[in-house]
Amino acid sequence: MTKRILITSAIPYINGIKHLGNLVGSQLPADLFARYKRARGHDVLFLCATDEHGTPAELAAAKAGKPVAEYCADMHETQASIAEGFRLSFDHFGRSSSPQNQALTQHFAGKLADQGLIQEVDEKQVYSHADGRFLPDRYIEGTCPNCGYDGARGDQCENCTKQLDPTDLIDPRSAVSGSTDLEVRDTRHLYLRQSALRDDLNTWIDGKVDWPILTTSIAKKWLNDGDGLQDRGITRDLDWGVPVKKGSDDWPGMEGKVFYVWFDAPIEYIACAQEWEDAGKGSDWQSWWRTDKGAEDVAYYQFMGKDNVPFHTLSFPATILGSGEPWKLVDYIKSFNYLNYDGGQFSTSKGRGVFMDQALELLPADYWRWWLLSHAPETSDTEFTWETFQQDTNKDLSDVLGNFVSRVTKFCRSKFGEAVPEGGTLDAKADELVQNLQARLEAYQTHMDNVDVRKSAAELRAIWVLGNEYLQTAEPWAVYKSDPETAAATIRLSLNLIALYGVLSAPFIPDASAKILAAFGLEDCAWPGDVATALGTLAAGSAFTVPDNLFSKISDDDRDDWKEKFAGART
Ligand code: B3M
Ligand code: ZN
Repeated sequence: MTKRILITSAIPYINGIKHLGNLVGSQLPADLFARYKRARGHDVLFLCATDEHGTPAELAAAKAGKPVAEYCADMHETQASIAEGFRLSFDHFGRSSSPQNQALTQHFAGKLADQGLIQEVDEKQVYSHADGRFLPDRYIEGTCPNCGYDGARGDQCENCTKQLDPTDLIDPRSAVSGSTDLEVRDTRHLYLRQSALRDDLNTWIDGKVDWPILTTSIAKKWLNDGDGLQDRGITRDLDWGVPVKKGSDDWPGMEGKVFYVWFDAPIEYIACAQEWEDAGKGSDWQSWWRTDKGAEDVAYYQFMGKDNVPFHTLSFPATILGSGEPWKLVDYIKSFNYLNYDGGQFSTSKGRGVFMDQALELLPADYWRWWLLSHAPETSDTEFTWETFQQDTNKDLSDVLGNFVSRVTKFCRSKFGEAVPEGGTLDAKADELVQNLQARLEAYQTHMDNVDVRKSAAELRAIWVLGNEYLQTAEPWAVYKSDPETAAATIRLSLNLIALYGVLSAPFIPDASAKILAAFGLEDCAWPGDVATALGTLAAGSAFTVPDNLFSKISDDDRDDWKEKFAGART
């Protein structure tokens, strides 16, 4: 039986449009994998959502001058339409503020309490006189006690990924007013006793020998670093969020408080499946998530940037393990380093770099998808520059793939008409091509199965290059003059190769692939079993149309304009 595959991407915060660095670190590679696994015949459930609670949402709504619920509803629509623009093929794009997630979050809290894993703690929180409120998480900024970075937030240091408490910060200031007139006051909160689960988590992570080193090294660091697995406060003095309840019961002493955004956000991965079913898009959502309801045959993959790894390797598994219920744990966590922008960092707060909506205004999704995925920051940080973006997309998409498609189809149209030509036999060069393609196809599949994004892109590029090399040596335009039959055989093979490219390239560049396949009437073309058979898909006589220019080149003028346009901060 073909395994079912559950895929989640880190759910983007609602507080703004994500930049290309965020995209390549979570949603885009998740989409690549989802498209590939669907093409290989797996039953895939690919979920993502907006992460709508907590201080980021409240702060952004205040800045936009809107009530927070309205702000979230609007931004959800915006993010959904941009995701569609990038062809992110979510089966459902949910909302962490959904009633399903509210109920499920309260359910988990209740179960954790039943298991003795919740502690009520009278603790000190920072109160701001100027703002008249407590300052949890991002409401407070200061210097990181771990690495000295001076822009650390009360929940986490962006620089060294350490999870923080507001009272840890050195020289703290209010993120709302900038005020340093702060006082530490008592307030009661719920703590998840993560430390009680340290051994379970260690054993679980030790079993994950196939995980990327980036993922396990971060997990191990925070697990065993002395204070690594501290008990975490899971409630906040905020208005916007999931109200604190024990299942459906009130929680005495917790009135007016909400759960911490990082407690309810990963639970949305689960609730999103329920939203998917409730939206009429599927059925039996629990069979994806409960091992007592069929999920033992599901392989679950998560995708995220490295800063999100501690929450997914420690906090969320602690919630699941601690609940004592048979919820599915993740099987594979793919994490990414950072993509830098032109000599510095992409930064949402500083408006630095290219944001998803802006990218789509410049070029169709395929250009971005191809470049970002083929430069995914897997083993180290990588850098976006306009020069390499221009150079690589022009070469790979126009000179290699686009050129092959256009040369072959146009030559065929002019010499044989718009149908696959018949006659002739293939020579040794064709056999060699088929052998090389078969080896490359197998390598491509292996890399894709292993979620090795850059290696997969390199293999696909090599598959495109093989076509050009074949054409270069077979020279149908020269051979045609003396031996039109042999030229016909070469073109027949090349047309079939284009169709094969349409199928193999679809996970990376879905729009161009769809155009290619439509030109041959092969919209539903299946993933190839073996190359030799696949190259016989289009029989002699099948009609095709010459696809429009698949990719146009990025000119030096465009490159320079864009470089200048994006040199400053987004306003
Ligand atoms: N919302 C990260 C972000 O948007 C965060 C991920 C949550 S995954 C459960 O940058
Ligand atoms: Zn730090």
